[in-house]
Amino acid sequence: MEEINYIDIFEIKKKLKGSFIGKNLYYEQKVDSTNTLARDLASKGVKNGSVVIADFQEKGRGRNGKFWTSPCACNIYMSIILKPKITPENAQGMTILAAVSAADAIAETASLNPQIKWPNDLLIDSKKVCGILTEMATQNMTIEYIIVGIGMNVNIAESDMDDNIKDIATSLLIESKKNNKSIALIDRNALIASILNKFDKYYEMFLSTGLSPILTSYQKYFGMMGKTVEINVKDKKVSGQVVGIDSKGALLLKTGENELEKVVSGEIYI
Ligand code: BT5
Repeated sequence: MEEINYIDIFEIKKKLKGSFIGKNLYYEQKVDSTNTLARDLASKGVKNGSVVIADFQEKGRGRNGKFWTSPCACNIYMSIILKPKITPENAQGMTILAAVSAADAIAETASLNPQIKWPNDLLIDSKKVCGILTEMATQNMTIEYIIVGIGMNVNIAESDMDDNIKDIATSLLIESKKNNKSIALIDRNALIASILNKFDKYYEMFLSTGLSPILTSYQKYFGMMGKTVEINVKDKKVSGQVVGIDSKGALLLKTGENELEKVVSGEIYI
């Protein structure tokens, strides 16, 4: 029987360089959802910057009640707990930070080139390798906490992918094999530490200067510029040409000769 290689939080801790993200690490072998556990911990008052990591999720979640398949101790399921003094309308920025951090970490650790599909997906070769779920709790228009959940397919083999995502999903291992770069498993501890180190750096930047400097890094991975897209925003469809991301993380679409539409969240079809 193949040996299971669980996440080792001591290995992660050794590699952390940031000032506070991940100083408190919570590890569980199996959880319903790291976002749900993080929410429970945040409401009980755990520290800003604490991180929850698991090897399996039984009820991994995407947006709007969608699922996130979370098998095998071979991927990343983690949630960062944040308590920033920002207004709820700026919280979308956390998804941008997480996307750039995850993309940087993939480039650094696996030498692959992911593309960000706004707002919360990372794709390689047009297939989804990572999804981000940002949730927040507010009271009187003030943020109590934000949970940034990151799910990444790392070492899962094609044959182990669930049938219902096989056509749309990939993993770092699958892509590395395609490129003949490496057939060795990717070190999840190093990858997690790398994501958290990047996030720590971008988060500090965000708090001191806002989203603008991070958008410069975002552009490197942003695969949608100039493309014509159709977006489902609640019960309405908006279509137009992607012309950028604004300072709060909203997508800017040119919908007519002199018309610009700002989309805060939605489901995109390219
Ligand atoms: C997301 O939602 O992409 C956010 C996923 C966030 C998962 C993390 S894991 C740690 C933390 N704890 C949680 O419970 N969640 C977060 P969305 O954009 O709504 O995409 C969901 C869709 O992605 C599904 O409807 C499937 O089509 C597809 N999908 C499900 N599992 C996938 C996987 N493992 N890899 C790629 N695509 C997947």
